[in-house]
Amino acid sequence: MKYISISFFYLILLCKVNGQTNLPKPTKAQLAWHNMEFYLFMHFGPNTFTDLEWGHGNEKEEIFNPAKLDCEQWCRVAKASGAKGIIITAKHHDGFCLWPSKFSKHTVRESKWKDGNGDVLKDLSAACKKYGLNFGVYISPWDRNHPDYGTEKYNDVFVKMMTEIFTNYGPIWELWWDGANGEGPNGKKQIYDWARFKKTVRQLSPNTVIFSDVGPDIRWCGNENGIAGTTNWNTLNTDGFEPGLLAPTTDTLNAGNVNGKYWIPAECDVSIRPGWFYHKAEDDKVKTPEQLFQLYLKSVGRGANLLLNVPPDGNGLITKFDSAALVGFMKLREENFKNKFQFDGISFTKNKRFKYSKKLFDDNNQTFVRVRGSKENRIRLYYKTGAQINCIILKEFIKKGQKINSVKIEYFGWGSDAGIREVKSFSTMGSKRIITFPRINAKHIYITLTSLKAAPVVSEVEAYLIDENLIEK
Ligand code: FUL
Repeated sequence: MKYISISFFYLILLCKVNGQTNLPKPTKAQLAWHNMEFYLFMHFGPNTFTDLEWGHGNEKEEIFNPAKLDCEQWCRVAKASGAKGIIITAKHHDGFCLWPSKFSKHTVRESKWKDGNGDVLKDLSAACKKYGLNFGVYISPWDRNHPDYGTEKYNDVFVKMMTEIFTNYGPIWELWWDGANGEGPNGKKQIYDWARFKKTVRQLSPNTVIFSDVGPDIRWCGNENGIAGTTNWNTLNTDGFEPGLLAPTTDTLNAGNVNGKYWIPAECDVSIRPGWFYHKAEDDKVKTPEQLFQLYLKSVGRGANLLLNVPPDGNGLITKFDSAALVGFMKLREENFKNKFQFDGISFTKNKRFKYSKKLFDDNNQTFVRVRGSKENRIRLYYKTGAQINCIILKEFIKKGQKINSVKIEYFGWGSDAGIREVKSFSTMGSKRIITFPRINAKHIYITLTSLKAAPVVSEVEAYLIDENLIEK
């Protein structure tokens, strides 16, 4: 008995040392989602024609008439911006369906567009396939038009609508549930059957990732400004919570829970314009490439994904203002992250010779190193002729969980700058962390993992000199 319990003790110890603690881990679909990084949101529907943000639900169907609608143009713009997918508002709060749903009388079928024969979901899903983009769908449970809204029958309607979408337009990579819950045409609010909705999607399409305030797969980052927490855990406690008013506080959604029970990473939604839908008066308020780059640093650069809304106009096209900003944004990323600094050696242990190792610098987040060579949990990089840099990108290997709690970056400079100086300390590394700082000239860079939940695994370390005007503000 004693022998068994000692062996058991050693087994536990071994597990701890190897970091095989019981941390939540991403599913395959979530891991693939982390690699998506940046994609477009498109708010499109009656509001595009009425200049509203929240339609009342009683808009005449005939107003929906995007004469030049071209979903391939949307895809070309998405491609030119480096976005990897598009999520479309198949049904916003006004209840209008961008596909001819059998379960509503407020759809493209009742509109004048293409004499009622048009189908935006069909066009967009085909265009996304053609251009190699992932296709996602936003569907608002809140429906200000449907006569059954506010009654138990409406939950059936919602399930049937999702079934239509998944059956006719799949594969759907991400499904976006808006938690808003206002009154319908009969003045009543709906009690949503979230458990049934989730079950339906899991049955129809197990690989779809579901977004809502609280997941189950992807969570809201807690604001509509596109900004993830400077501390950003991919884990969250959601037991007892629901999307909408019953969600955890926005602060919690922003930062996640350090010891959260479930893997539910944050997505940052934000519009390229002040509104979500197209308004002509906002043509001169489109965010600049530099502003978009700042958002990129504060979302993707904090281990979240960026869902950038680019609303098509009343012709059914993305305007030249938005597309120019997006192309400019792409150019900034390409130019500034083109020249990765070549290091000359790496070591994990003090006074050990610097060696060359590819794994941390191969642009491949499948390869990794276990930072366990020393008690200090430190990665030392060596640059023979110095590295003039102002940006470091770190990627944690998150397949087995998020383990790195806090990080300190230091450098050893040249000449009068010789000596160890701190660059930045911050919490959570996650799938991608972009740290910018005033330019340094480093002989050595030390990346110390100062606090850990389990044995750390890092997949990439990159150093760059970016345009100093782009440093995080
Ligand atoms: C919110 C909605 O009320 C807005 O209209 C927009 O769709 C935004 C993305 O989500 O909950």
